[in-house]
Amino acid sequence: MALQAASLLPSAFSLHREGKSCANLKDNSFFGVALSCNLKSKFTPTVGNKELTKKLAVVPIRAQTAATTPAITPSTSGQKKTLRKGNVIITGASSGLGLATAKAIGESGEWHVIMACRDFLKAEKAAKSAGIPKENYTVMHLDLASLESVRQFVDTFRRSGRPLDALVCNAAVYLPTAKEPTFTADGFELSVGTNHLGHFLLARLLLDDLKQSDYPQKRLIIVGSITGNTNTLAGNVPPKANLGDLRGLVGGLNSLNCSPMIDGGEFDGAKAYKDSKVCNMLTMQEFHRRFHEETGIAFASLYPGCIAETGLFRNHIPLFRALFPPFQKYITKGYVSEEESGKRLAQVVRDPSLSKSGVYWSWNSTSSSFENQLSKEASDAEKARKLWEVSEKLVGLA
Ligand code: LMG
Ligand code: NDP
Ligand code: PMR
Repeated sequence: MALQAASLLPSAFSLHREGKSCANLKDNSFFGVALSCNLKSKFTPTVGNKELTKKLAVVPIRAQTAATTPAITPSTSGQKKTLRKGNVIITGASSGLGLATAKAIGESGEWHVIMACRDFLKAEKAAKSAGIPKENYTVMHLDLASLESVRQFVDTFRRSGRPLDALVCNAAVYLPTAKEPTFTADGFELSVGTNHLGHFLLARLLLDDLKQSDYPQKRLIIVGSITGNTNTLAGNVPPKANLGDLRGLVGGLNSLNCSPMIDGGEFDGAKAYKDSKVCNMLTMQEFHRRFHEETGIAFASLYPGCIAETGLFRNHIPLFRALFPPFQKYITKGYVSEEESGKRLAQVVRDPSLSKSGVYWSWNSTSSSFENQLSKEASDAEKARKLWEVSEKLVGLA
């Protein structure tokens, strides 16, 4: 930590080497940077959970009738058009930002939320205690740390007959204190395997479903973060994100004949998380370049603010969990409540004013949204293309 401290200061004060300096000054955090936090339980990889996955995949799904209903139908008056309920899948909706977003969207009655979660019962309980009306949500099992589970989720969703109008790739794990890497069912380092590769396969498969939707605004959102952007102070807190030339990813991140880190370096859980967020932001832009014009789907990413009390920090040391929220509230001013962050992500899902594609959204201190600037690496089109191609191979799409 002492070494990291020594390296933070010089980098923290050379924030504007990359990207445009002023964009982030609008952010609601100290010098445009946001911190994060975690609390709660311990994550256990889900290897060997296939039986459970199978059982849960056949859990009855609420009958759904929207599939054949056109998106806009004339109302009884014959004048005003009414929009059918939208359908949104949110991954990791059992806690934190995902749950708060499900609540913000599910309460309205205008959307049906498919909560795609690895812990079915936890998600059901969370939805109930958040007070989401039961006709406005369905829990479906999805374990992003298993490609088979991702494929099974897509099949089960399709069998439900629901159209898909928006997909939110929100789930994530953060393993800042891990000394050794852990792995997904397919042998990828767990943070990048879950946060990036699982979502990459999910989004690629569900793109077809989004294309088929007749909803007027179709969106695919991948949650990013300030800590993956080295054009901000938060992104300069060591260890910094850096994908290098992707040599570890090319090798499969499995620690066998290659490194578990994307750049080929030594394992570092905090860096793996930040790297995964860079992948999330690059993936969103590559989707935009490849598919926006052809499909009209809006692809977006965002930094929702520092939600310092979510489960993301469950694996951090207790001292960090205790100090992080006040540090963010009173020193950086980057703190946002789960409720506020959920409203922000809900805007990106359904607000007509946030329909632009290829954008990384952030919010300023008065909670107004703006198009933020990504770091040099997180906006590198060549790296995005390479990441896409390597990821396709790893998840079995190429
Ligand atoms: C690594 O530590 C972990 O090793 C890794 O596991 C993972 O968590 C990773 O990025 C995530 O971080 C990085 C290290 C970088 O973080 C820390 O050491 C955190 C504790 C820092 C303690 C600083 C003492 C000052 C405290 C006052 C505020 C109270 C609360 C803080 C609580 C939570 C932390 C966010 O950090 C460093 O290397 C920093 C070392 C110390 C320099 C501190 C100042 C930074 C200067 C920048 C401008 C000032 C900003 C305001 C800060 C407060 C000033 C009083
Ligand atoms: P939480 O830990 O509260 O939520 C993460 C969710 O992901 C949980 O529902 C968790 O499920 C789920 N999840 C984890 N692993 C898997 C898996 N293998 N399969 C399916 N679901 C999984 O954290 P946050 O709400 O803070 O994080 C949500 C998003 O926000 C993340 O993308 C994070 O990077 C981003 N973010 C968070 C910030 C913050 O300050 N907190 C700041 C910037 C971005 P379970 O409930 O079962 O554990
Ligand atoms: Mg960070 C100055 C503003 C700022 C903001 C907005 C964040 C957001 N952080 C800021 C500053 C600092 N942080 C400073 C000055 C320090 C050194 C004391 C610092 C430290 C720090 C740590 C140790 N911050 C952290 C950690 C974590 O473990 C979190 C992390 O990096 O997870 C990957 C984190 C975060 N800070 C944020 C945000 C949003 C995080 C959460 C991670 C994320 O989702 O990106």
